[in-house]
Amino acid sequence: MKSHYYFWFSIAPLKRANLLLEIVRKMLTKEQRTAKIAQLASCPPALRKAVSGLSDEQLDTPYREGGWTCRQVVHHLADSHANAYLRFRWTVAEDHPTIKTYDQDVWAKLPDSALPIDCSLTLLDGLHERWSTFLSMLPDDTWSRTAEHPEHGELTLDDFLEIYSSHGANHTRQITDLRESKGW
Ligand code: NI
Repeated sequence: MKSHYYFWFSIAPLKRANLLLEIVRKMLTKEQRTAKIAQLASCPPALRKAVSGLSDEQLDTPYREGGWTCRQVVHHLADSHANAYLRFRWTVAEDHPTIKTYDQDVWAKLPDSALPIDCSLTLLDGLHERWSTFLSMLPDDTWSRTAEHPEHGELTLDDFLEIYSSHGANHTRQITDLRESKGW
């Protein structure tokens, strides 16, 4: 115990406060953040690969019974990540902003959901480049900044990163799983 005690007080006060905050709020470590930002950056190329060569008919096939079509999944990722990108920026720029939520199922059926997927793939390319570069430039103490989610309450930037780093991969898997099951 004694050695832990000395270790704790051998750390600079500011670092000690940050470590405590990481433990209390379940903050991510710098290494975890770097890995999750890289995961976020890998979303557009992985999605492109997943939809590569799909016909219009295949794109309009639901990934599961009653689920979104592959086309809707791609457009949903553009919608969701555009919102997410702005949520990060608001939270960095403003003090505890309230998040604007949206009904993703309504958005997925708006008239532009029938558009070819290229416009959303291109949007995601630029968006993710800007987004992941922005995140990799943020100072460590920024990640504990918070926003108010009307349904989930207070969320930190780390919480957002946790949510969105796997979001793209989860939807991409819906498409690759469908292709596998259909033998496409
Ligand atoms: Ni989603």
